[in-house]
Amino acid sequence: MSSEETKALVASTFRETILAFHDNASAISISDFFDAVSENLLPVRNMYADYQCAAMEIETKFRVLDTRFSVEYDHNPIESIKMRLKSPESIIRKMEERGYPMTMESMVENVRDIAGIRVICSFVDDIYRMADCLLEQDDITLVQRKDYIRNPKPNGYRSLHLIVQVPIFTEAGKKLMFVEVQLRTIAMDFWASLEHKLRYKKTVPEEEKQYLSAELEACARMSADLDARMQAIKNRLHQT
Ligand code: 0O2
Repeated sequence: MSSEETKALVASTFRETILAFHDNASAISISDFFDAVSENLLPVRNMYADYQCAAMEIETKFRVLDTRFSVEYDHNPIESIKMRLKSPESIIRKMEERGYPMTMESMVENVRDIAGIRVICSFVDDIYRMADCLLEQDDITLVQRKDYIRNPKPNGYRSLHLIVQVPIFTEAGKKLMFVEVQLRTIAMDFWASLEHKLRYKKTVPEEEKQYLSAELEACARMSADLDARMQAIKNRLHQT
C-alpha cells in the first residue's frame, strides 16, 4: 500500500468513527468517546513508550557514569543530557525522503533515531571516554559510529554520533531498541543549535543565507580551536 493510500485509509476509518459517534451523540458519554479515541491511539503510544524507555536506559547509564567519575576523578564529564523522541511528521518525512517502504516494520528497522539522547560534555576527551564507557557495557550493541569531530561536516558541524541497540524489559518481554546518541561539547552544541535555526528558517534570502553560512563556518573553526585550547589547559592543570 502506498503512503497516500495508507493515509487515506487511516483518515477515512478515523472519520467514520467520529461520524458514528456523532450520529449517536446523545447516547454516547464523553468518557466513552475519549476512551475509544485513546484505545485507537494505543499502538502509537506503545511504540513511543518503548522508545522513551530505551532512551531512559541510555540516559541512566550516562548519569551513572557521570556520578562514578565525579567520585573517582573529582570531575563531572557531563554538563547536561537532553532526550527527544522524533515526531511522527519527522519520521514520515525521513522515510519519504529516503524511499523506505511506508510500513511499521520498515520504520522500526530503518528509522534508527526515533529515540535520541544528546550528551553535552565539558571537554572533547570526555566525549570519547563517555562513548567508550557506554560501548563497553555488555547489553549495548554498537550499530553505527560517525565521528564528525575528527571528520567535521563541510559546514563545520562537529559531534560524535552513535547508533546503539539497547534491551528494554517490558511486561511483554525483552525488546531490542535503537537509540541515537549524540555526544558534543558545550561549544559544539551552541554552534549546532544556531546552525539548526538557520537551516530550518525558510524566510532567509539566499544572499543572506550564504553570508550566514560563511559566518557559521568561521565560528565552527573558532569553536574547534576553543575546545582544543580548553582541553590543553585542562591537561596542563591535571599534570600540576
Ligand atoms: P533532528 O531534528 O535533530 O532529529 P542516517 O540516518 O545515518 O542515514 P542522518 O540522519 O543524516 O543519516 O544522520 P547524521 O548525519 O548522523 O545526522 C543525524 C542528526 O545529527 C540530525 O538529525 C541532527 O540532529 C544532527 N546533525 C547532523 N548534521 C547536522 C548539521 O549539519 N547541523 C546540525 N545543526 N545538526 C546536524 P535530523 O534528523 O536531521 O534532525
